[in-house]
Amino acid sequence: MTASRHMTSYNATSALSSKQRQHEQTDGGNVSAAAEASNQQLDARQTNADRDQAPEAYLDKSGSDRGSDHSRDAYPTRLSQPPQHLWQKRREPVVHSRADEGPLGAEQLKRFERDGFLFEPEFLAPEEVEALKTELAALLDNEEWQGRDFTITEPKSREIRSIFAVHFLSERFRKLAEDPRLTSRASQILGGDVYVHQSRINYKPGFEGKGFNWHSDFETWHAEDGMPEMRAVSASIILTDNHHFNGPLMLIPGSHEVFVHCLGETPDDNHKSSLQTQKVGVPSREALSELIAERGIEAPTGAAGGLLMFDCNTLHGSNANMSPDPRSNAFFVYNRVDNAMQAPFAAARPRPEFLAHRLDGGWDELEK
Ligand code: 6CS
Ligand code: FE
Repeated sequence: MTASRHMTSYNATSALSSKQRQHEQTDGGNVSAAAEASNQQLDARQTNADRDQAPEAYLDKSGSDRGSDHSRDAYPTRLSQPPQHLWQKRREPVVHSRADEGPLGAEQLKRFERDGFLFEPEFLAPEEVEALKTELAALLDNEEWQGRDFTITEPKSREIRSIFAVHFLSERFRKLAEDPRLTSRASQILGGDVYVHQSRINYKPGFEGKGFNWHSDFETWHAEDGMPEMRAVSASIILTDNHHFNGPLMLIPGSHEVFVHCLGETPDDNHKSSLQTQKVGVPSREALSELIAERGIEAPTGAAGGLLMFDCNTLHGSNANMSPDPRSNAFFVYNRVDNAMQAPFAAARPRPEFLAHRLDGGWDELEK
């Protein structure tokens, strides 16, 4: 494991062949040579997958993938049979517009495109972070929100794990969701107008906060909410310091380039358990092992106020929080307006609106 000021990295050096290691040593550049070698491996794998997997291969899916409609589906998942291939190549671009349009510079866009995420430390001023923390505490304390379906508790305790739809529950979080510093980044990356598809606060209380299994958000949004294409990006603002011990978000750099097919049909009302512990929509260990061997794991760490933007298909997860301090973040998903939800691709019914907001920006559930 290596740690730099803003990143903890897991490099699967043991997975590299001795030839590659030799190459690194003689080359004198270890990280870049390793990254280059793994890029090549991933590319080769993708090319093979592409050649083997004409889209038609998906059209003839026998079996009873309940609720799924593979004939219109470019990204089949929640399969009833093990997939023929672990993954397929992504179809959409990652970055849709150019650097000169700002606010992100060429270097930042290049990183986002390569890794599937970009961390900007000290994105918010300390006063802004303080105000948001106060608001977070008020939301957690507000009895009106407790026991509501958009408030998710930890699997084995009554501690709050997540609150969804926070940009409807709080004026301050609404302003943050609409903050041009965030929306302009999302529009730049996605190359068009955006709306908020999902908002949430993850609280992850000290000692009690459990982890999140490895997943691609797009996999869930596609299967259960009907998001047609990979044209969404998440903005996560860390509201507490993220360090090694409070379960920071971990990402597999480069994983956004491939769509990993997941095995297992979507049960009815899956979200009632998946938001506590996700079981379906989790890539196989085989796929994860290969991707991690090729690309490693990174965990941006840093002081409250940092911004992590990540592509909707970047594989990520986190460990339990074993420290006394909470690990909280505010999380907004921006979706391009022409990528609004259709019928779910692999679930019998769409999920409630607090998980997948409408393009028109309304939300009726608060009245219920
Ligand atoms: O369900 C969702 O929309 C989000 N939550 C989880 C635990 N996984 C997928 C996605 O990130
Ligand atoms: Fe996620």
